[in-house]
Amino acid sequence: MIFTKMHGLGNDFIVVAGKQSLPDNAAELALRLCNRFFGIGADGLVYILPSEKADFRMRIINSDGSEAEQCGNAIRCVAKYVYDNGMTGNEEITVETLGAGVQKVQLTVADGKVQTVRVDMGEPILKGLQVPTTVDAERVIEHPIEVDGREFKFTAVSMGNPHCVIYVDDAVSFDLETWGPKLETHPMFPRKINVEFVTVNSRTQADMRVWERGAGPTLACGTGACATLVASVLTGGTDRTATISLKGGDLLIEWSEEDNHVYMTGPAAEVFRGSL
Ligand code: ZDP
Repeated sequence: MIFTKMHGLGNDFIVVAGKQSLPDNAAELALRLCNRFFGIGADGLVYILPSEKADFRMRIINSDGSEAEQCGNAIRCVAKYVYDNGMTGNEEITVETLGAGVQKVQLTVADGKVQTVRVDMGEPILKGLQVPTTVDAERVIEHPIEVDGREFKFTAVSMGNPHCVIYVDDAVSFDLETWGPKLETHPMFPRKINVEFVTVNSRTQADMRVWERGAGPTLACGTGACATLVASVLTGGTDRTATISLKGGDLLIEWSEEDNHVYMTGPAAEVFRGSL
């Protein structure tokens, strides 16, 4: 098996291309290879596959073996991989995902290599039952949730995968490890959830820390940054374009008024290649 280790702002992936379909043991492989002590180490295992609807198809398995519908940082890595390896010569490509349909991706190339990637992440899903949450409402904004006697308020957004955004006084020092897993598996979230803790610092910038469903505390989450921007527009905290600062770096997120789509711009990097 030939693989490439890549990351988007420190959210790291084992990328595998050249297969026709997802192997039957993909979940077991993800568990084993993503392990940072006994394996290669990564937040997820990503397959670049042929697509009938788009230029490429992406499947992503979290480090716990569960499959994610969508992944903002991985899609930028996929774009870099296919261009840098000559699988496409186009600077605009389409990628099919499990939960968010076909996504349009724009590449910025310098010295023959992709530097930054802008992804049309599609329209956010805000209906409570569709995110999914157990709340039957058009929008779930600042909704109370109790965990272990502590009350939080969350705003629910799906970007193809489910997110809940929680505003806290200081996202950077927030105790993710305690509250993240309890919220991820709370009964209000039937498919579990990615949890973003956010502090808005200005109309155009917010700090975010993420506890990812199936992967735990990661350095960055692209779909989580998109969900954060959407939630921050809905709650009146930011403008429709803002920088979301993650542990691993910044993503620029725009929620277009014209087409209701969310656009994410950020880097992707290759670390090394290997075989096993
Ligand atoms: O939805 C999920 O189960 C996430 N853990 C998938 C990964 C999301 C990702 N971090 C992103 O950048 O959107 C890759």
